[in-house]
Amino acid sequence: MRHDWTREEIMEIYNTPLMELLYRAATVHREHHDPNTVQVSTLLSIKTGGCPEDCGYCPQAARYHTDIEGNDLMTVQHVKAQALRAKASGSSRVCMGAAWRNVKDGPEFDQVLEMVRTINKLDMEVCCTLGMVTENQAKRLAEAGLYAYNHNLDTSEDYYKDVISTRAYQDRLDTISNVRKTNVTVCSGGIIGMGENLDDRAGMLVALATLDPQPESVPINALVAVEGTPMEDIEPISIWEMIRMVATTRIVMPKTQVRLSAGRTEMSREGQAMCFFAGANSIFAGDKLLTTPNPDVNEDMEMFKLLGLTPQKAFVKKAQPETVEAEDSAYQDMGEKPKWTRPGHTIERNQLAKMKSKE
Ligand code: SAM
Ligand code: DTB
Ligand code: SF4
Repeated sequence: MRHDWTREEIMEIYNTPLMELLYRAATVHREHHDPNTVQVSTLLSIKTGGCPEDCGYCPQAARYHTDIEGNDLMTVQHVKAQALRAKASGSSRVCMGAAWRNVKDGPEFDQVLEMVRTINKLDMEVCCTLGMVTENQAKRLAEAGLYAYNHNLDTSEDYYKDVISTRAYQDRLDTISNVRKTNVTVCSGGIIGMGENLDDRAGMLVALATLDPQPESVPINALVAVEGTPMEDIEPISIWEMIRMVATTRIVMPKTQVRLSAGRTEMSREGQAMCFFAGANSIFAGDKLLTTPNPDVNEDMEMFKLLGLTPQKAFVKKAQPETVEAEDSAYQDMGEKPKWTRPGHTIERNQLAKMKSKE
């Protein structure tokens, strides 16, 4: 396993003639995975909208005028019902997303821990994406039975400064490192089509591939340009860019689950099939991502049938974590007030979108 990939090498792979690139990626894929199995994950937005961050792509940032319906934290019962429904439709993993900058100790985090315990007991892989976490918080999530933590680097360190001003790249890396201190697996990837150049895509892949160990899963999202966000007018990327990005990710991170994430509603079945051939082996299923549309699960299952793909069972790559009940926890609420960075530089398009919302 190589951990010393350079931008130049990655850009060269990305630009390889397509047939050569596909052949190489598919070969690496077969050496490490069953090419006919795809993991099916279900996203659940447990706390929607009202986020204090200024992520330029995100419809859930409170400062932009988007048309989403915000919600308070879901109840554990609601989450359990949704997880059971997802399991019945072939999903082996539930990823719970919260529109938070970072986790804060207190009753809401305790409620999320109870959600983790509940889903783990359903024999499904539980994943959370809750923003930045401290080491103690990561340990409490691990004890509850969390299988994976999603925290995307999203783009290169350089381009990150043009996308978000309310936190720094290093906060993301520190959170990943906090998760790594536990036995929770790391899920980290990014978005393409935000106006970044190839150098930035390669920069993100270098940042991910040089982590040791590499993330167990890497979601590749195509930007969903949502009205009211600073990126509302960005033209969609072509399917060829997605295929090249997936193939390159597969080559530099041979063992990871590469997830074909946001943007599938704009992709044909043929396009998605090429992504699976290029090494994508995971999708989000269900007609909604967090706030934006996703293909219907029945349509996805039809596509699976057509392509001869089968959904991956839970805990194929790693044993199921044990759940420790709240009263037996070795790690208590520390009431931490972590000092995550707030760079606060000006990003013009973010400012413009914020002003528009005032109008
Ligand atoms: N608030 C937490 C955080 O930012 O880490 C967790 C939820 S956040 C919505 C999770 C990820 O969703 C982001 O890192 C980003 O990669 C992805 N995402 C958000 N909006 C998106 C969009 N419009 N298009 C594609 N991906 C998006
Ligand atoms: C990831 O990389 N993509 C998912 C999940 N991790 C949390 C989120 C996609 C969100 C797309 C925009 C929305 O639906 O709000
Ligand atoms: Fe908030 Fe996460 Fe959206 Fe950024 S990506 S605005 S942190 S929900």
